[in-house]
Amino acid sequence: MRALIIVDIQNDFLPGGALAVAQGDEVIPVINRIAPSYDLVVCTQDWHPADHWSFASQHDGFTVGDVIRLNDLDQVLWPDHCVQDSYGAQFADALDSRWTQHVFRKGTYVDVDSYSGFFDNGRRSATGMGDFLKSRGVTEISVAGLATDYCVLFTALDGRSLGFDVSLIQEACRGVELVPGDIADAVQKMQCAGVEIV
Ligand code: VGL
Ligand code: ZN
Repeated sequence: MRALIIVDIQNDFLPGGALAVAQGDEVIPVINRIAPSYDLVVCTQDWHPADHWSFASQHDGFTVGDVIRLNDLDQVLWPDHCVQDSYGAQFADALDSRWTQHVFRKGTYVDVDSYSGFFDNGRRSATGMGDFLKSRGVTEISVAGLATDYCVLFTALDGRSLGFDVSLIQEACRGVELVPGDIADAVQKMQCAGVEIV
């Protein structure tokens, strides 16, 4: 069984959003086109409480893009984004949700960020996506969405660590590129972990 994991196609990651990924909207028609060819389609949804500690607004004296230590993890500070129940957290209207069988929310605990759709960054808790896919006989996953250098990267790496065959649909991903070269680095990390780049 083959599954497509659609990562964070939410208004805040699209042009005009709080944490806009350049050309993020261009992936949507690609995802809509390929989704029906999978046995199973799931989505991840970044879903933060309003006072999430990944927000620069929660740390006096720090600004967006700064990196701090949080519970023994490096944490990039982001603009407020994907706040639970906000417009920015909603899936893009243009995303065809007909094929989506389940949505896995992440980043819901105030004190830990969650880039991967499988686990939070401290691996303290699982979203249930791994068990869901395995219980349905999925052995191959394709990852598409936003952002290549954060949530797509960590979802693909965790997919490998859970034993899935993983491919990255490069045409269906865009990255943040906080530092020039971040996207290329992310692709290389995935490749080194055995992710097939297609
Ligand atoms: C993401 C930064 C913060 C992502 C989510 O979806 O890649 N990046 N939260
Ligand atoms: Zn987030």
